[in-house]
Amino acid sequence: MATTANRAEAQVGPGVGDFLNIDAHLSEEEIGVRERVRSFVKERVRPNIKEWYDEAVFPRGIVPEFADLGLLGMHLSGYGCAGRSAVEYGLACMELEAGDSGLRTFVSVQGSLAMSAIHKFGSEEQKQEWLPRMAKGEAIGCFGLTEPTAGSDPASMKTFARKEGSAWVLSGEKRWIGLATIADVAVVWARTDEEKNPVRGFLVPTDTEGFSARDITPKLSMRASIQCDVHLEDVRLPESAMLPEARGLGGPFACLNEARYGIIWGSMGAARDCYESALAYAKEREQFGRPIASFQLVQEKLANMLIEIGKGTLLALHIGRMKDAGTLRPEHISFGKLNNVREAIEIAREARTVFGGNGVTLDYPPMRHMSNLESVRTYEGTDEVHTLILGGAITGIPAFR
Ligand code: TGC
Repeated sequence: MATTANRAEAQVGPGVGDFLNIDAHLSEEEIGVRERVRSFVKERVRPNIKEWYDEAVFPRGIVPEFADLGLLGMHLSGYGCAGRSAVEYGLACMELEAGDSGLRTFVSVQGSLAMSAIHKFGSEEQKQEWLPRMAKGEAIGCFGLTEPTAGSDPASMKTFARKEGSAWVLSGEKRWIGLATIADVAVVWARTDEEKNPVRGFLVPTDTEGFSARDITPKLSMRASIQCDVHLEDVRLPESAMLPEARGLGGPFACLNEARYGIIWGSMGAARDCYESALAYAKEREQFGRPIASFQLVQEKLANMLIEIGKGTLLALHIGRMKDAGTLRPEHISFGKLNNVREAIEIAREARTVFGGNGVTLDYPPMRHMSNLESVRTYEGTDEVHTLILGGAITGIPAFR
């Protein structure tokens, strides 16, 4: 662990940087990963995000750059993946989401959801076929769990896979599926007539007849990102398309754990960007003949933001260390996602007020982050779902059924 005083001096400026010296708990290697992603976001995302968001485009050309940085399937081992730790992956998510939630979402859908599903549950042939290309960004994946009438309750999914001879035939609808219109392969979760654990996963090449997807537009959130409706109409697949090791809802939920984990870090990146931009603005903006940063009510807002970002970042690091140690349970992930996204939204709202009217434009980041975070608080389990996962863990009594 690096604990050098000179590093702390370099980070801590007047009001920005690593206020609590959290870097003292990170290794040189972890800081190196973070700095590489932070520089990338500074050079490639910050100058362009206003335009991407305004025009509602996902900058597809950025995918090979994500791959060069080792961000695709970053926490997975073998098959061309970077094999980084949970903390390193978390730090990368934090920096990406300081740029925009939509870009962190790309890395999350590709790596935490689609690649994780194949890595955890695929056959050796499936892994060899897809993972190396997905790590290089040459193939894009999506993850089809949610349906128009099955959101918080995936157990009520209607998509069905029927067996016809040795083939599987899939029919159904999926909704809010990130990247589906640009994906090469969809991990589709479907009900089968198996008595025990009827939900199974399938790898569907998106050029298979009967598979179609369309972007959900217009959106007021996650505009630099793609979410889609997917229609599956008698999609015929070979027997080998099934993920052999996933049986029941535990399969998709295990992938959701990975994506939810990334959000714990990412949301604090968005919050930090709101705080830093509000602080910079408050020091420059003058009213009543002096910078608004000199007013006590503005200082209170900034101090409260700083406190919640410090607490949320320490929580993310603690949860990351637990994940790397193999002691993390799903309810810990719910604790982190619920708290950090909830606080990040509050910080974005409060930061917007520091900008006054200027805060409602795309010239400044808080309102963009705020809109994005409304999606982040909803996908991968709503606040209500995570509250009740915690409630179940505390009381031993499940609230859902
Ligand atoms: P329950 O009976 O509790 O569990 C069913 C089976 O799953 C296992 N399990 C888990 N396994 C691993 N990790 C977890 N976190 C798990 N949670 C449950 C459980 O042990 C059981 O296994 P088995 O072998 O005994 O059958 O299931 P439930 O249906 O009662 O759970 C209730 C609830 C609400 C917690 C669950 O349904 C839930 O988490 N709902 C939220 C779903 C969600 O997050 N949806 C978002 C999907 S992703 C998306 O929206 C797209 S975003 C990405 C993109 O942009 O594409």
